[in-house]
Amino acid sequence: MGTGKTSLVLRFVKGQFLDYQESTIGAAFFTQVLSLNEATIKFDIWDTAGQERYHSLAPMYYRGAAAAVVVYDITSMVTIISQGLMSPFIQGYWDPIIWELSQMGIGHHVRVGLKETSFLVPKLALIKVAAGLVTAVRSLKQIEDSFVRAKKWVLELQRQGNPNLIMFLAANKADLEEKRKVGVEDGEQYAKENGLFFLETSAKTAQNVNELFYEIAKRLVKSIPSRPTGMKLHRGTRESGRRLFCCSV
Ligand SMILES: Nc1nc2c(ncn2[C@@H]2O[C@H](COP(=O)(O)OP(=O)(O)OP(=O)(O)O)[C@@H](O)[C@H]2O)c(=O)[nH]1
Ligand SMILES: [Mg+2]
Repeated sequence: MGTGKTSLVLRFVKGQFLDYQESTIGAAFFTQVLSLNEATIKFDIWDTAGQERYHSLAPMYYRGAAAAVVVYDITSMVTIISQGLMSPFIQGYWDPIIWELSQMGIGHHVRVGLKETSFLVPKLALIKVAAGLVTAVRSLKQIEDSFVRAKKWVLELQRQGNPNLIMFLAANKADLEEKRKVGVEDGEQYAKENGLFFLETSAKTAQNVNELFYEIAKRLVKSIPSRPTGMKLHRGTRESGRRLFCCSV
């Protein structure tokens, strides 16, 4: 969640970037056409929601997909989901923690619907937070490092049994170099070990975004055997003197 999936797609499809991109509910669908020398590719893109509650929907979108892009955030944000379905008691307990973290200038808020707020906090910054707060945060078990989470998605995609799925790993938010927590070589090495294509991207600066989709397109063209167009004409070689119609497409 919050790694920049929607932002990458919007950058590719519309050439735009929003500083306050709404968290995706369910999934969103986009299309874009890319022309290569060899072929023109029409992308049908399912942008899935990163929030855990939508996880069970994901197979509907990746099953049958020709390619998948797993996106993590190089600043390795951990996600703390607050409020929403929590009881007023827990919410009252939780709000001061969020307030305290935001006072320390850690992370930022993303609005998710009317009632719910997500708070994104860099992992290392959490360590600096008072011990009591860390305990409170951990006890809600909502924290996950985005690189660790990305690896779980890769495993899930590998297990879903489509050996032809072209898989990319995108290390996004490369513009936030000063907040980097996951090294380029970490992402690269993991990708190499798992047979994934790897790129560091930034939806904000557009770094490697078109390149990402261009690389996917190139691999798609390679992996799909070229279909002859038009008709094949066969000579009527069958036995007997029966007159046969000639054509198959
Ligand atoms: N600096 C920076 N911020 C980014 C980048 N990509 C996305 N963001 C910001 O990160 C936040 C989350 O981006 P989204 O595109 O909504 O992330 P997502 O992965 O679609 O999130 P979910 O839909 O909740 O799964 C937004 O506030 C974006 O503006 C990037 O490359 N650089
Ligand atoms: Mg999204």
